[in-house]
Amino acid sequence: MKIFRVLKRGYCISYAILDNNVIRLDEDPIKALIRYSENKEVLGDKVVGLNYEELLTKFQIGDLRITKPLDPPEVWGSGISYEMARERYSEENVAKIMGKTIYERVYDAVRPEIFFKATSNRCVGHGEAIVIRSDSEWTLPEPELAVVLDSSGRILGYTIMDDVSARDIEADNPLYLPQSKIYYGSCAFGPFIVTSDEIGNPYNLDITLRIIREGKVFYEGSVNTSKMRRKIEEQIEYLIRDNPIPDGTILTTGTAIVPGRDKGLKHGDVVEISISKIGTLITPVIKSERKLK
Ligand code: DO4
Ligand code: MG
Repeated sequence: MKIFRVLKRGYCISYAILDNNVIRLDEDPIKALIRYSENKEVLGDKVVGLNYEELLTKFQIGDLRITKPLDPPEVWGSGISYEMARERYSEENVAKIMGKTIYERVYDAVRPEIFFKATSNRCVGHGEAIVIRSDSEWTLPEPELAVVLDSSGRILGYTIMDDVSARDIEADNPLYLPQSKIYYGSCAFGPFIVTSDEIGNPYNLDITLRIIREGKVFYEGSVNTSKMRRKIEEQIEYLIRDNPIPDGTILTTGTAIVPGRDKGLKHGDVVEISISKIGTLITPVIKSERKLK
């Protein structure tokens, strides 16, 4: 099953694609995912004539606009789960402990890096703008496979997430991590939540990032999730240890594609992230203008 949502005159409508049929869900998508995971019937009526594929390319048709597929009460991130992230993050002039950068240490440590990332009101969906903070000159997209969890840490589905990060702020001092990671428009996900039965093995998915600038590909990079060193189950185990999470929490599993200092996002760029079996998440980029009081 795949879940998506549209906005119609300010109201959210949830849909599921199940056995090639589009169903208008009668309940919150998180509840529908839980029912589906328990092999219970998904409640809703079959819909005809909704061209969701056109919505994926145009974002808006008439008064229908695609949006994020659910409202996660919490979004958490896992860091340095791929060797490439360890290398690229360590290139900055960062703190060392006993001769190793903090990123090299966490890569080898038993305990993973788990950080708070967002709440639903900070997240955007397909076709909606991700944001460069007004005080950042170097912001990067981080294309990641993310999992939607129930309150016991069971995986309800998978999605594409962009863990947009103000890299200069974290590089200045890692204690600034929350400011580099958490702000309005720093988290994009969608266009779908795809259930585990359609994903199969999550460790054999291709992730591709493209930054489009003035209509041309400005940056492109790819990785396969087989390269993930810190497995998803291990990340979840640490996330939920002594830390109650609500149903619908999202955990994003880390990036392996880290464009360099000269590849930071600019206002007007478009970021495209594709993950096999899920689709492509497309988001324009805007630079926030600080409002002086
Ligand atoms: O502190 C570093 C964050 C790392 C991260 O977000 C990632 O590896 O994806
Ligand atoms: Mg990340």
